[in-house]
Amino acid sequence: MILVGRYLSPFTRRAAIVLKTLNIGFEVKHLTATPENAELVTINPLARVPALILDDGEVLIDSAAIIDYLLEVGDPDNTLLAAGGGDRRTVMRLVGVAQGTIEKTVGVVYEQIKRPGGSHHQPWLDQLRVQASAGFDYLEKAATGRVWLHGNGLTLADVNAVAAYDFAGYLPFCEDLVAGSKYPALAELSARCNALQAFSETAWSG
Ligand SMILES: N[C@@H](CCC(=O)N[C@@H](CS)C(=O)NCC(=O)O)C(=O)O
Repeated sequence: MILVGRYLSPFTRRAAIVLKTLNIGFEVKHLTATPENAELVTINPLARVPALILDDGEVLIDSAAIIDYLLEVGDPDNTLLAAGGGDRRTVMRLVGVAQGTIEKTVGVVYEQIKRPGGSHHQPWLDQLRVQASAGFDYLEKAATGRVWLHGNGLTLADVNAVAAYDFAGYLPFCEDLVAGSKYPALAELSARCNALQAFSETAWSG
C-alpha cells in the first residue's frame, strides 16, 4: 500500500506511526497538497494528505479513516484502541483533543504562510493560538504522572499527542506554542515514544 503525504504533516505522520507500530508494510509517496497538483486531485478531490492507496487500488481518505482501517486489519487484540467501553472512550477523548490541537496548530501555520506579503489576521491567529495552547494544556495534564496517556502501554492517544507536540516544535511559525519547559510531561512522553522505531523513523528531519 502507498501512504500519500510526507511526515511533516502530523496527520500523515500519525497514520505512518500506526502503520509501523502494527508492522504493516507500505511505501510513501510525497505529493504537494494543493489543488493544482493534478495527481493528488485524482487520489483525493480535496487535494489533502494523507491518503492511503490499498494494493487493489482502493483509496482511503482522511487520517481518521486510514487509522480506522489499519486498526481493523492490523490490531486484532485492540492494543492501540480498546474495542469498547470506558477504555475506548477515554482514548478517543484524548485522540479528539490531540487531533483538534493538531488542526489548530496547522491553522496557526497556514494563517502565517498562506496570506500574501507575510500578512495575517491577528484576531484569528490569536484565537488559533489560544485553542492550540488549551489543547496542549489538556494533554499535559493528562500525561502528568503517567508513563502512557491511558493504561499500561502505547495507545492511539499517545500517537496523536506526540504527533501534535512534535509538529509544533518542527516549524518556527508554531514552535513557541511548546517552547522551553512549558510541557514537561509531553516532552517526556515524546522522548519515550521517539525511542520507538515507529516514531523515530517518521520524525521530520527537514
Ligand atoms: N482531517 C484531515 C486533515 C488533513 C489535512 O488538513 N492535511 C493537510 C496537511 S498537514 C493538508 O493537506 N492541507 C492542505 C489543504 O487542506 O489545503 C486528516 O485528518 O487527514
